[in-house]
Amino acid sequence: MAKERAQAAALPRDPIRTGLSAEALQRAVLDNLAYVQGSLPAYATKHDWYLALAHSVRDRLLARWVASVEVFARSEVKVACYLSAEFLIGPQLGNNLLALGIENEAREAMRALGRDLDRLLEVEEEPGLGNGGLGRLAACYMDSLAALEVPAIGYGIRYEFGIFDQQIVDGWQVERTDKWLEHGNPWEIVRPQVHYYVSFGGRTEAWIDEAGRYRVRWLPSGQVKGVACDTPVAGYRVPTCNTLRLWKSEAVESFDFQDFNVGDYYGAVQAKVVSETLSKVLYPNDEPEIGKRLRLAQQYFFVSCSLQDMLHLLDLKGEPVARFPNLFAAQLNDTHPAIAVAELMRLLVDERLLPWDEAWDITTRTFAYTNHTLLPEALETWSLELFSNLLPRPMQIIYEINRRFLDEVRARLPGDEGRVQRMSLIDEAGGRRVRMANLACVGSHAVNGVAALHSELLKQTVLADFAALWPHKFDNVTNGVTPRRFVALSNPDLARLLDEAVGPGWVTDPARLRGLEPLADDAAFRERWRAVKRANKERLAGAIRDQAGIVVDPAAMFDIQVKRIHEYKRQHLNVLHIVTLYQRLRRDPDLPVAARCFVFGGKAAPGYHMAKLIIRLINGVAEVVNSDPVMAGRLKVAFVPDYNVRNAQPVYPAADLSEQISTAGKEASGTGNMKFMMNGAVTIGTLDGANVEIREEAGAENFFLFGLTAEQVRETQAAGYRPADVVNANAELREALDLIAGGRFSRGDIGMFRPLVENLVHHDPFLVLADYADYVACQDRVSSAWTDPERWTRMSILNTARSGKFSSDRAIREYCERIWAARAVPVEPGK
Ligand code: NBG
Repeated sequence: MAKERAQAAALPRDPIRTGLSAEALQRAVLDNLAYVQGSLPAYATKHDWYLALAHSVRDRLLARWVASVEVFARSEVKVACYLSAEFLIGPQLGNNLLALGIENEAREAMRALGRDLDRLLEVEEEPGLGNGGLGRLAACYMDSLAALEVPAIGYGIRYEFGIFDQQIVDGWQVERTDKWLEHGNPWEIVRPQVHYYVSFGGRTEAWIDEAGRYRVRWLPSGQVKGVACDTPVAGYRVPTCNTLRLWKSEAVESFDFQDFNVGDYYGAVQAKVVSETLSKVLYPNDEPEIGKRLRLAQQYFFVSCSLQDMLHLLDLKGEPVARFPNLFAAQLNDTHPAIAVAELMRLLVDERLLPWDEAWDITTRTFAYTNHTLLPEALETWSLELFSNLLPRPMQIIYEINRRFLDEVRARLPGDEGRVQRMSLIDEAGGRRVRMANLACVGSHAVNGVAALHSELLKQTVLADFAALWPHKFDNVTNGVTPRRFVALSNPDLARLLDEAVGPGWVTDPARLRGLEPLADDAAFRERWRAVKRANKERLAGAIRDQAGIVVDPAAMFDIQVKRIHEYKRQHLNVLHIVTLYQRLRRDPDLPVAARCFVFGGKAAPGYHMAKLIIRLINGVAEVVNSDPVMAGRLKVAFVPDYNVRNAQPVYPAADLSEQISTAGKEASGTGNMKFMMNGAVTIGTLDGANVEIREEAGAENFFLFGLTAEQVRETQAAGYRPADVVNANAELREALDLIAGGRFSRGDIGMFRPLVENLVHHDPFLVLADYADYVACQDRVSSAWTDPERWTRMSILNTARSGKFSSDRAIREYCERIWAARAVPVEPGK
């Protein structure tokens, strides 16, 4: 039996499909060009060559992939299932070459075919299946799970249109649909045979079955089919290859047929269109949620498919349902998949006929929940009416979970109806709503925040009642990012220097970067470090020239803020500093100001007007500063359009200064901050999110700290903060605001930025003005540090040296040990 299985696992080992030499790759590319692309070298387009190479790389992953699935299918392993509405995986070709360790071979093979690998890498469309940090975190975690050889499946949605492409027109953001699938996707294997049905609408009916059991059946008004689209996730230099399984929605035949029979052809096609709409487009909001029916339908759709798939895999193993939590750990990436708690209960109670208590025990042992935000407006709730119309059976189950849960609360903490109301899964105030974070807490055995400060604040604020009831459930897992993509792939020159300095092991064991510490005092090493940074800055300068049409000087300090545009992230605080420097230089052109190039990047949610206005302001300031002869050689401002994973990769390696300036208490963790640190940028930041831990690791002397603490923010607001008083007391600030309001950066249009300035002066919900003076003073310290290159380089080296904690491998180990009870299961391909 074992032998049969082993044979099943081994794919035919044709060197054309599996060989890792340059020669084998070259033959594979020609083979795929002919037999997959149907093309010949003489006629092949750049895109054909890209696809031929991508297929050749995918072939090499497939043997590992099949072997991994086999190992997981036959051994007693626990699979970590990461449920996430977003996976921002980025371009795949470069990363897969890196994982397989065949970058040089591929380059050589393509050169022999007269092609430049770098040009082909540029052809690849990026799957923009996420908004920002949350989706990218999911991708980094998939990378680490594979690198650590932990069996894992990422479950999500295969959006036909990912996050919009951003163009800048007259300084404004304009959104264009992201047609990432237009030329096909070589990394995906669609598996039509792996599909599940998901019900929507209709009503429920109670009945008593033959065995005398109380049962409920759901009579839906419609069903949608979810089809699995799999992408391999290769582990770095290990045979493990995990699966990212994204669901695509399709119409269910039987539903159309009824319409066909009555001759309603258009009605039948309409049903198809509606079904396919489900996985059509990613909602482009990152923090605040909007109560859109289609969004709830998307969430239920992917969660239901995923849980049905997990139960199916359990059946394939011949395991009883009681063992589900022993074989699967399911992580809820924010509340987007929180409906999984109700759906697993439905599947276990209605379909597997388990008694409620048994089903509940299985459910709570399976799920764990990660919270990613403290912003109260971002905590997801759904109107009860919408919820019960769309999902009548899950709604009933939520009522039953709630009834039992509130009984427990009343029993354990009697006489506190206020608490009962706050903890209820249903918000009864005003329009009644379902609270997804409460559902996630009740249905999970573990709840975590994403940085130490955030996890503490969670316990004190939004989840305080739950933390009081179940202190043992609460934990912190500080986020991490993958050093594969964000150092080894993005910063090859630095990677080579690190290999030489501390040995190549740093990629998977970044604690070894500590070995750089003594080298920070070595002048020759510092010189080499600067040379790497300089080359990276030249590359970014080239990209800025190509993409934004702005020429920047690589000798200037690269001061960079890239992330979603949001008021709490305070890009406008950064702008106020630029305007302040501009004013100082206008007044005194001989003022010694460190030459700086300010770089911004990030998308604004299409409906978030203030964020879009901030983009317009950045571009307005850029226009004025960049064309003023007094600023030449001193200040430059560039907004790089369409910030995404691909465009991010050259940014981190080129940064001198990393802007992490959110209002303390608002940024749950941040992950860009970690990518900058690994690449040797020094941070200017508030004590917010993971900045706190970055500063702890780097050492206070290698971090520029400013601003109110989370507690001071709370106190300032409680004391009746009046931003106008701050403005009146600070001439430089008043001047900067007057200049913006007066039309200097809007070609004389005094109306354009009025909403922004008035909001700051009269409300300033994110304390931009309260932190302004301290920020500017801190930036002055940054400038003076920059004038001493030896000191700056030392800080830069020490930041990289001490960035090991922020590898996603560390974070995944913590999830495995403390939350999932999952472990590594090495795979031997072909065995
Ligand atoms: C974001 C936080 C970031 C954090 C990422 C990943 C949401 C809801 N939250 O601070 O704003 O780094 O999640 O945890 O997108």
